[in-house]
Amino acid sequence: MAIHRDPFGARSFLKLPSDAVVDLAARRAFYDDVIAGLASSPRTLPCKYFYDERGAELFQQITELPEYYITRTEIGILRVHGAEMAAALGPGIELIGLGTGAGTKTRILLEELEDPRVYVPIDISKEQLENSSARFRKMFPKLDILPVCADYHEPFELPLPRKLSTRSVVYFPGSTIGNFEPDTATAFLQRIVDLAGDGGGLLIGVDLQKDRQIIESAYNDSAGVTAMFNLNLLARINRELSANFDLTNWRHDAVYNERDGRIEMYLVSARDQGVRMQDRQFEFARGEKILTEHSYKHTPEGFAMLARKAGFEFRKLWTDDQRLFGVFYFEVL
Ligand code: AVJ
Repeated sequence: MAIHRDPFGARSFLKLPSDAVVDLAARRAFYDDVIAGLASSPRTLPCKYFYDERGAELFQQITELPEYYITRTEIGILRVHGAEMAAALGPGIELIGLGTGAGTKTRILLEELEDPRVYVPIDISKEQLENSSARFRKMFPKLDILPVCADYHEPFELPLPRKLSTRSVVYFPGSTIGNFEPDTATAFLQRIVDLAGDGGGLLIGVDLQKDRQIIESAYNDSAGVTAMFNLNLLARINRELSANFDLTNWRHDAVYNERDGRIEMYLVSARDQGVRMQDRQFEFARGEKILTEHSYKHTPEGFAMLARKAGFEFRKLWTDDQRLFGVFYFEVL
């Protein structure tokens, strides 16, 4: 076990396994975001930090929970309507995958597509990107696969493909768009318009508004996996930023805000307590909440309108029998 200097001052030291690679710029950004979130009122922490190694593992478990309908419903829609989707997207396309992770859904889509030419997976996890690209090269030997390791919230360049394609289609599955506030969602979709270019398209998975009990049980599962997922954010802050959150003093809560159509996920302080992070100290009152995630649920009309504001024309919507989840196809106006 090697001891590394804590990058943020001489006060504290961080123990890391000797093979751990620490991205100092990324850690500084994490630190700054945590300080800003805890100093604001109401207090918040950004949901993008859920996904360290343990968090990604817990999220994988969430997708398999009986209450969490999202992942299995989206996969079901792809299985039933994949051929129709492929017909809408057309032959010979370049597919650009945003945050496609292990690629389970993308694989189903690629198998349906007629003569896809280029696949550009964009993911923040280098490891997942390398693993899935290697597997996809074996499964689709004719496809020009050009992985890009990037945080798609930030600007990035597309690689130059070696093959001509008829059009570019961005694929954004998983209802991750739900983490964006409506105005930032529009701004983000505007960037996707630029990415897809003239004649381009967007195939996107979106969770739909429905009875609150279905939604709330998906985010308050009986096995407590979502609670562990939420609390892992504090464990990560302890680990990576030398804080001392006592995880037994925090509880998970998720409530559906019907007016705004969103799940609000919180960490609730179970008592009055102080938390130290390096040279900073934060006081929390009993019952005080930290907002950790907004997960928006849209209506079909509302989402089509939001995409239109960004420059996308609605083409098609595929759903399941219960209309729990929607896969939308748009084209650049
Ligand atoms: C990955 C954003 C789609 O909002 O359902 C799952 C994350 N949070 N359980 C979602 C999440 C709590 C998930 N998304």
